[in-house]
Amino acid sequence: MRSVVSAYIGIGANLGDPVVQVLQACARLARDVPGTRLLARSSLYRNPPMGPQDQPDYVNAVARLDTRLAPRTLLDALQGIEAACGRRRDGARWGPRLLDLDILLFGDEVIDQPGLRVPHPGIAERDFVLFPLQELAPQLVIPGHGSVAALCRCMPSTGLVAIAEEARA
Ligand code: ATP
Ligand code: 5RX
Ligand code: CA
Ligand code: CA
Repeated sequence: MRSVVSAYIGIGANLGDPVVQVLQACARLARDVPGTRLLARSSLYRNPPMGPQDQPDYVNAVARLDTRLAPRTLLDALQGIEAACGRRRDGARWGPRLLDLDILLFGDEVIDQPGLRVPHPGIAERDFVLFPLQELAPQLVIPGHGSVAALCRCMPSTGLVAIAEEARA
């Protein structure tokens, strides 16, 4: 059996009730993925879309897992959760979605396969990934990019707004 690896998952939503979708995704990560434990989750951040602009604001967060799954098996499980939360895959690249789950990091592994690239190719350029990740693991080194904290220091100040969860009923 594979040994335990720490993986970081990027979570995003901008359709339906995005906060509910993100929290439901975390509940499913904790409950529905075999050989895996949900160890931590960042704050939730509301922020404007990167890439195509003609879509609603996103809510993003990052989760930390311990998993015994192979990376490909973990990706399959994440896509199963996306589907269970109602995501339909329909042509338009980078369009709005009910739920998006990306493998940001899988231990210190570097994977470059059709359909699976780790570290996630956008990780070092996306404020909505780096700032939540910094909450969980500032010292973490992203293979090829340096520490999360150093990357955050190089990011221009941003449109990320932390969502005050205790303020919601
Ligand atoms: P981006 O990956 O730039 O954030 P996206 O999340 O909108 O864009 P999707 O349409 O959700 O992209 O995914 C397209 C494909 O990306 C998936 O079917 C999957 O095979 C592939 N993929 C490659 N590397 C990863 C990864 N690290 N995590 C999740 N999916 C990945
Ligand atoms: C494409 C991201 C181009 C960045 C993408 C999200 C760039 C997003 C998300 C926010 C996309 C992939 N914007 N845009 N959050 N996903 N805020 O999760 S599409 Cl430059
Ligand atoms: Ca994504
Ligand atoms: Ca994705």
